[in-house]
Amino acid sequence: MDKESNFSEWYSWIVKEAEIADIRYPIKGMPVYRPYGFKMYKNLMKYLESLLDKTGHKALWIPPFIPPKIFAKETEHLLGFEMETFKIKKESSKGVEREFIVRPTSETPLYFMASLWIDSHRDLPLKIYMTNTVYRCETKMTRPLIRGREILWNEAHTFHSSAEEAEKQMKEAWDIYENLFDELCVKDTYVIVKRPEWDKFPGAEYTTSADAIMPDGKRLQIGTVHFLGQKFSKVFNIKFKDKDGLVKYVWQTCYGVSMRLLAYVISIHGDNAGLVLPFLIAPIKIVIVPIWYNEGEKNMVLNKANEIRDKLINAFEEGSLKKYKERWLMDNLENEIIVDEREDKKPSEKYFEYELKGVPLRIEIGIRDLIEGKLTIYRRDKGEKIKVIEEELIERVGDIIEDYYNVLRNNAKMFFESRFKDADTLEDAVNYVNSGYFVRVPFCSVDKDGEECAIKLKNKYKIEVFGTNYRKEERPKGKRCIICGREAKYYVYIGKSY
Ligand code: PR8
Repeated sequence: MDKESNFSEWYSWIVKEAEIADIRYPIKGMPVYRPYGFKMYKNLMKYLESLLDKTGHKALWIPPFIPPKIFAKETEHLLGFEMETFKIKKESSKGVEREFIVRPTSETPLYFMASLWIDSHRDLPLKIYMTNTVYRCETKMTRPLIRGREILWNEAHTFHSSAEEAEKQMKEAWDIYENLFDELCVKDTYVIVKRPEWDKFPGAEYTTSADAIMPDGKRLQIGTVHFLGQKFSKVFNIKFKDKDGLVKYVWQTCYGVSMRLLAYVISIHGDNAGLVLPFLIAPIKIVIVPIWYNEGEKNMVLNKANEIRDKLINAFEEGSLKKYKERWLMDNLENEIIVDEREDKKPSEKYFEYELKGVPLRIEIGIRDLIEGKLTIYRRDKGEKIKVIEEELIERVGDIIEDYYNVLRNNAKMFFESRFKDADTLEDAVNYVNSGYFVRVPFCSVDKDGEECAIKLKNKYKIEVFGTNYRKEERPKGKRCIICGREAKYYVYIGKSY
């Protein structure tokens, strides 16, 4: 399946064939996530949760239903999500008895509760997270992982005693996400933008987002961090008594990463033969395929395969590979390093399957290798076979792991860097975007003032203004907005979006 020439078809193919999701479940935007795909998601979230735990975030659980009165408290939030919410009604013979909103996100129920928990500066900062599901009646085309009506994600919410502290939290949030992105070999393959005023999260002061480029050139928002300021705390009455004795409203941030990040990792690293997985999320990290041609060989080869597996498990448990067990939070080595003993499949069929499923390392053992004291390691990233001496196996696996990371990281970065262009005219910008680029253009304004230009761009060319560079101020000098021709105050990133 050709990823380059028809990414959309490739994506549908990989989701089905690698047993990630099954779209036959008859509700739009709610596929079933199958064990192989779900395990990748769980590995990703487990790692994220460990980072959140280490930085003082606490996990909690909030019911998925929201009373409409609580949901309606913050007007912008209500207006932003109203059309997307699912509602649940309890009916009886007398009619509708009760109605609830099914959470599209948990700001409102959580902030209602936080107002009961926070009293003093000693209660702050409060950092909370939930790995849960939220529901949004998306009107755009849904696709497994990329855009669902049921969203599997992790949402975090923080409460602070000052604006400065909340701003600092924005940085910590991005550090956490970038640590995760790095382990997924996709760090620096996105631009962190500050969204324009007209496209921020409903109820936020401002929104920042990691915007990545998919192989078809479209933007995918793989994580967002929002500065909420005091907008929610004022309507939910979340106050604390400060050290100076004064009662003040808290400052807040919230941030989220969803299953969409997994879609990105799959799409960016995958190739025409299937998935290419970073070790962290790979449900099977090393598979050993024994090759035999008769019963006599079978026993010898199987014994050797299992001996090699024990050796590997031992190295991950307490040997030189232990650091990876700790880093990837491997808690089930028996299922992560396996010997494929199936007799009803030929080695070549097994190879095909593990290619498709993106298993990072495959070790092949046949009778000749056994006699020579050698093994063959196949690495999925380069599609390369390496002969190694059995005694050197563990050391070589360690080297390959490091190199595997570099290969994935570099390939992803090279792809990203090749997809940028600058343009000073509308014509150039449209041409580049239509050829699959992110384009940086001079633009009049990212306040309300510039919205009309953004609407024109969207209506006529289906091109969106993603925002300005959040990390680095980029201001044009002596340039004109590509739409209205007024003086350009900002450089903005534009492109097509999912
Ligand atoms: C918040 N509140 O809600 P956000 N399918 C898959 N992933 C999605 C979808 C979808 N339909 N919609 C959004 N995402 C804040 C922060 C609590 C947490 C993913 O923020 O609406 C996107 O990657 O920006 C998005 O960046 C992330 O969820 C957070 O959603």
